[in-house]
Amino acid sequence: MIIKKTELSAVAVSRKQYPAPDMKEIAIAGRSNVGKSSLINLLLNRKSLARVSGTPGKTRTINFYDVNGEFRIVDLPGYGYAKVSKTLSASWGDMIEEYLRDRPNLVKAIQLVDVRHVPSAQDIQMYEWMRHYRLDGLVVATKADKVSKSELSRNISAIRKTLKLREEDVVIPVSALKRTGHDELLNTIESILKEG
Ligand SMILES: Nc1nc2c(ncn2[C@@H]2O[C@H](COP(=O)(O)OP(=O)(O)OP(=O)(O)O)[C@@H](O)[C@H]2O)c(=O)[nH]1
Ligand SMILES: [Mg+2]
Repeated sequence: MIIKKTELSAVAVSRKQYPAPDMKEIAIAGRSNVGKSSLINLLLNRKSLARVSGTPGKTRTINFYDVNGEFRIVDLPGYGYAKVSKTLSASWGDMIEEYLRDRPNLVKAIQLVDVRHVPSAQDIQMYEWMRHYRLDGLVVATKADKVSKSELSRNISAIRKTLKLREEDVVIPVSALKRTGHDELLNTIESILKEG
């Protein structure tokens, strides 16, 4: 797939702000600071289409990126940022679940987890939602440049176990810094769009 044209087409906190469901969508979920925005920039070959920051909790809205006028990548708000109040984090949960539940053109959700850590309780909860809505099956282990090869395979086994992945589920290690995993992820997305 060649990425020709990308644009931020909508920013939403509730369903009335979603764009028309006229293109397939693939959502990106994960805790705050896991690397969702960086992954989107890597995938879409744009330096700063999605805002990346050292301040966790940057993306507080659902951001819809149109790609080639053919499909959308959807950046979900990051969860699990400690400094956010309980009420606000509950509303984030509602925001994410409303989107997962009510979006007919959503064909897949990609769960991001930091390759250095065992998935958190919230990662497990997020992945359970994906499973419930039959959007699961693809996990990206981010920041792959931060671990050695042996740690990488050990940690991916731990991620598989914690999220209770099936054999056929896919975990792709990615580094937005070194561009590792870029082609594999893009090819996987391409086949999801063909099937879905
Ligand atoms: N070393 C390394 N750092 C990364 C990688 N991906 C992201 N980062 C860094 O991790 C931090 C968070 O990245 P973001 O892409 O903003 O994370 P996010 O998930 O969008 O965060 P929120 O918008 O807060 O939910 C930034 O400082 C990035 O530069 C990676 O593959 N390798
Ligand atoms: Mg972000």
